[in-house]
Amino acid sequence: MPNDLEGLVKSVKVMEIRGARKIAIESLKFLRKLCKKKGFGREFNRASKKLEKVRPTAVVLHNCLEIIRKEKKIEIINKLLRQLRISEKEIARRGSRLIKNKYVIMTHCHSKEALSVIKQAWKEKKKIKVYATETEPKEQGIKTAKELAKMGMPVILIVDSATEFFIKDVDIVLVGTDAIRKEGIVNKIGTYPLAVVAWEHKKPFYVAGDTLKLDKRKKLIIEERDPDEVYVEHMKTLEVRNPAFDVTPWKYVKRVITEKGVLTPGNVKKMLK
Ligand code: RUB
Repeated sequence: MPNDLEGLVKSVKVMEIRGARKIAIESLKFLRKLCKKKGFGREFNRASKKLEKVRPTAVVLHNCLEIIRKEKKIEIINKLLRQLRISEKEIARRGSRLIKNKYVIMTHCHSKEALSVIKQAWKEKKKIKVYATETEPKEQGIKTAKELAKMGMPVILIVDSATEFFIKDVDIVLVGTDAIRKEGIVNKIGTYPLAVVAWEHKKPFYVAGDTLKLDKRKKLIIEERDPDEVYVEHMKTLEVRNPAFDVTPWKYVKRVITEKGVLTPGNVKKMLK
């Protein structure tokens, strides 16, 4: 992991470090080192603001920073890192109970929290199978597919537009999240269409997400990334847009698997108030 701020920012920007949870963990570790040397003054402010801006949709780092800004103690950073470690295990444990033997799961993108549930079910010797979408434009779903296949799990990699083709074989759709908001679940672009496909075929759509991802910020920020990720040949007459996330409305969500319990959309909306 990079030791300096510029290096860390760059790694997040080019997505060597990615996934909302991992970004928060690596940023907190960096800030802990910085604050041990320089305290919680100007340099902390500068670094934390800069880190927060790199992936503005992912709320978990923002939420952690708000707590640290109030308390200004190394122990708080340690506590948050501990919390993130423990909650991933708790999400895995609670989520795995929803996965029955021989279940077929469809997932999108690469989410540590969603994967922790799938991996836990596999560790419990459930004979599951996974459909992973490749997740354009950066194909993070291939990372998911490879990671699970390495464990010996049967995995089928499909293109994003093939979800409807395969959904009939699926028992449960499970994704992660960048932010849990009053409008719905913010996650990698393509999550919303997947939820609609699941809804049309009466398949339950689950989200795995830490309660540190509850997003009470007024404004919904959808990061738009470099058009080069989509198409590199520049033409004056061609506009390329590349929004990184979409918002799946609550109507499509069956439950949110958090470290505190498997919550209904109604429960979550109450927590957001
Ligand atoms: C990542 C993505 C993940 C969430 C949750 O998209 O949408 O589902 O970040 O991940 P990108 P985690 O990498 O393009 O930002 O469960 O690991 O926090």
